[in-house]
Amino acid sequence: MSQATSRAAEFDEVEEIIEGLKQPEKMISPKYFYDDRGSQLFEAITALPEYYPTETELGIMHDNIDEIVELIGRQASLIEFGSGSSLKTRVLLEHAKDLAVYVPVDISEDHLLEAASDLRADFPALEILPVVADFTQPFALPSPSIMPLRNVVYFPGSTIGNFTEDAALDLLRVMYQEAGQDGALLIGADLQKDPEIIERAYNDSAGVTAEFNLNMLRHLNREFGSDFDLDAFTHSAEYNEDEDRIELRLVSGKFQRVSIGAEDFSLDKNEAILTEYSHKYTLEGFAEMAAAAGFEVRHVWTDKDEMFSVQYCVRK
Ligand code: AVJ
Repeated sequence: MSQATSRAAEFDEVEEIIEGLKQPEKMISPKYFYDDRGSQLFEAITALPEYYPTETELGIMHDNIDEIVELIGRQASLIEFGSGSSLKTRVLLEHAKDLAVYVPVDISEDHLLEAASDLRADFPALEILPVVADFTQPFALPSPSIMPLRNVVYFPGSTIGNFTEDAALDLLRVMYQEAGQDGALLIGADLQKDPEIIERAYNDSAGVTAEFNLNMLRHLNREFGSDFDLDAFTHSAEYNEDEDRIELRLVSGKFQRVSIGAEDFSLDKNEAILTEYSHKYTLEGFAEMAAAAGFEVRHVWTDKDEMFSVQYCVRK
């Protein structure tokens, strides 16, 4: 990005943050978790004994990789939404049969290009065409040198769970569009289970999730010049059984005034800022949502305890 466009993007982001802080319940998008330190903290979360999703999803991928790559087929274009440097992608790239191209899509150019160059070193025969884009909006696909026979959108990690039902539907519709004719979607979705297990996963005993949550405000203070008093906040993660989701908040232990951009906010003592939803699905519920976006679930893989699912969906 040029300096001018990145400054314009920064202005939009400040506007978006201010918008969230004006809501009846103050909220900040979970995308602001992921500065460098936030990405490192998330990596640390994935290795916590309480945080079951990553290990479970990786196990499902390993156990079923032959079937998965068979469904993806030959000469597919694998388009990863919100790509990280994730192990799950590597499992796919190692086993997939002559992919035409791998297209990682991410809003953060630095991380995207770094991850792409690491993958190029390990998969020298694979064409890798990163796209810098906000994947919630339609974006243009690059032209690979080998014509793909099918597009397969990959969205692991149950990141879909960050979105409310309406927003998740919009996103699935973007995926439907990017998948195109004969296209498919390979997606990770966390499943409903004993709420105690879920709450433990987001309230780890080492306090890494609390630090990850709090780091969002540190990120905003540095990047956007806000002045949240970090020491006053505590981490909260509670399962909402009516909405089938874990809800992360930062609770201010004192009254404080915060300025950001040209605006000023006050937080009452014990007032919270909502920082993340992580929705948990039933297989039926997920299939219904996918169907509303035009997808039919073709295959579902789960672990033996049905904690997590990986699903292969095709355009209806
Ligand atoms: C990256 C959105 C899948 O919802 O479990 C982990 C993020 N937040 N611990 C999740 C997260 C707190 C994670 N996702």
